[in-house]
Amino acid sequence: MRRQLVMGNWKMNGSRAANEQLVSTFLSLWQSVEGLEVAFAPPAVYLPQVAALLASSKVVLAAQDVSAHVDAGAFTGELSGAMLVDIGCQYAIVGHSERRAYHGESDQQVAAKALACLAIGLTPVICVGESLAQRESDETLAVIGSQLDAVLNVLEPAQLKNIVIAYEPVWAIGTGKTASPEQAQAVHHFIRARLGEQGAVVRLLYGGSVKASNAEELFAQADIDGALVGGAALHAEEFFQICQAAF
Ligand code: G2H
Repeated sequence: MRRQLVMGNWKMNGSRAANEQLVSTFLSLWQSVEGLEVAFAPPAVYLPQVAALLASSKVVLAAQDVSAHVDAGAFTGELSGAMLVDIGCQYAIVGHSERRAYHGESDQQVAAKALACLAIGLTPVICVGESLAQRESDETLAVIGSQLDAVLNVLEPAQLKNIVIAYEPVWAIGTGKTASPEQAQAVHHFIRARLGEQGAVVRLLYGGSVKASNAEELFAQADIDGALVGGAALHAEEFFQICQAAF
């Protein structure tokens, strides 16, 4: 049985005051439930603050990125997985399409980051997704397949149970357009099959304009095990409603 996961990716948003308001409002609404894990991924500079705000709750902490370098050293601006674990993170998002697009991250770098997470006990949330042009030219499954294969080629089969995959069609990110439940399910089904025997235990999140109004129909799909939520995660009440739709 796969436990659902709803993760709020705050991206480059927040301030000490706004974070406190968001977390305290959410926690005043949220009662943790067995079948659902909730996570917040604030900007790295706010991870210690949010860790403290979450200390008495069961909501867990995630980083938005991680270095591919495992050992400490001369890597200016990088944050190692060990540092993220040290301040309380359980997850790190890797290969988000914004990192791929604006920071030139390749499939190989994404795979290296996933490996770095696993080396230190962080769970990587590995993002894959196709552009609009790729979808329109019927390349969706080929693109997702090669993004996935880059990761699967470097992991041991036994490590797959320790990863999460997020399918985020680039054309649906922050655009208000969401993949229909059927479109999302078709890609999730493809991903699960590609994972082979371990596919049954790997959690597959959907991301891309998830809102309170569409969460329930997405979560109703057989192969969707939760969501990576951006814009709607910045609003405590709406994020709460999305979490409620997940169980
Ligand atoms: C996709 C998602 C969160 P949004 O990037 O990762 O953002 O919900 O704003 O589309």
